[in-house]
Amino acid sequence: MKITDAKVLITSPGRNFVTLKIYTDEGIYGLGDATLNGRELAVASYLSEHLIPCLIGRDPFQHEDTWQYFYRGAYWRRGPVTMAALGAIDLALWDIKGKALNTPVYNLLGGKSRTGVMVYGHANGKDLEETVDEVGKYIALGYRAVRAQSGIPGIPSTYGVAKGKFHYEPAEKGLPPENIWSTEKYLLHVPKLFEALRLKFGDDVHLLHDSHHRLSPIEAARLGKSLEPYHLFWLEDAVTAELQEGFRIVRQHTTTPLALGEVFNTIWDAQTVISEQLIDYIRMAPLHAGGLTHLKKVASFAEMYHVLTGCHGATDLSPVSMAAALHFDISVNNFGIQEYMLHTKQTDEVFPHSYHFEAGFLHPGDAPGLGVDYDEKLASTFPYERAYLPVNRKLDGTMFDW
Ligand code: KDG
Ligand code: MG
Repeated sequence: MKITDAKVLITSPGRNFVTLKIYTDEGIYGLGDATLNGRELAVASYLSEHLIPCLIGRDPFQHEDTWQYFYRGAYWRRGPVTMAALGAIDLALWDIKGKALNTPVYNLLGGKSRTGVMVYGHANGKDLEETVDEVGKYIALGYRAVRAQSGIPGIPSTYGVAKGKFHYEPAEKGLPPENIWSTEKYLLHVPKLFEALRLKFGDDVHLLHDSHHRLSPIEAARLGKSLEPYHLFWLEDAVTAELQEGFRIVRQHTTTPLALGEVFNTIWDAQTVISEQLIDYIRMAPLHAGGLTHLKKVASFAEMYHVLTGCHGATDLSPVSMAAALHFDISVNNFGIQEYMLHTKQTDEVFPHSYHFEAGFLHPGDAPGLGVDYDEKLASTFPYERAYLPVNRKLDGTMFDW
């Protein structure tokens, strides 16, 4: 089999998505997600201008070699744009192989290690009371695990707290909105939220929280410690991890489980935090980690250090990414949990898919390949619109981490 062509498709059914479609001489095509939130056209151009010309004529079955060709073969490696482009190619090649062999991708990854993939939903509220109500709605829908984010008294806007509810979308059209942040107010508020949640819902439901890289190591240590009575499933992105060693401080002070890595691109970004057992869950997702080919290796490395997987699954990862994550989740032994933010109805229509939700678990379905298609005619009715994630400033105007 030979790759004959590839094209980059861009659509915005509620938010922007970039999709790579690779064609073969046997009429089979594969799909890869290439969406990088707020930087979509950079990946599209990297693919069209630099990678697609090198793909034509290659055998789609040799995807390990193709991965190494674009990674080891390149002088300029790594980074979110490069690895998202490589991830899109890799996902499309796994999709082609699954379709050609008439089997779901999870069978190529080792088969099923479990009956379903436990997911967590996103409960957001403008204040503590509203967040408690939102968590209740997810529990009523059958979710076993819920991430809870709440507005903070005294801060007018908080990233991670939705205006809409089930279809929360953090990127906004136009130029980046500016949010205001106060670590002091945040650290006082979050333990009260989780105390209220445990009082209302008891101990069985898994509760998660995301700090969005906004704390220093010692602040994260304090938060982790103050949340210990509420036994979180995880505290996510407590600290930015350019300095992986910073997690040593957090780890010395708290037993709250730590998750990290949705912005990581390669195993090198997580080498210290995994090998020193400074985290419990690695959040890299197939697309941003350069595809299933690389993520499999990250999972095997993590397995040696008792670190479980917890793939990023926000709305800026398209249904192609979600499907790839589910094939991975159901097959690896050291799976932990999968993030699941609902896409809009229009997105689901542009990307018809075989995965489905049942009683707190997602199932990848048994369609060959990744089990996702792309309705090009419908997609063309939703043109690209520039959109950005917000930026974040402290109360005194200082630029800060979002
Ligand atoms: O593109 C950024 C979003 O995917 C991110 O903000 C969502 O933090 C996030 C999460 O945990 O889903
Ligand atoms: Mg996050």
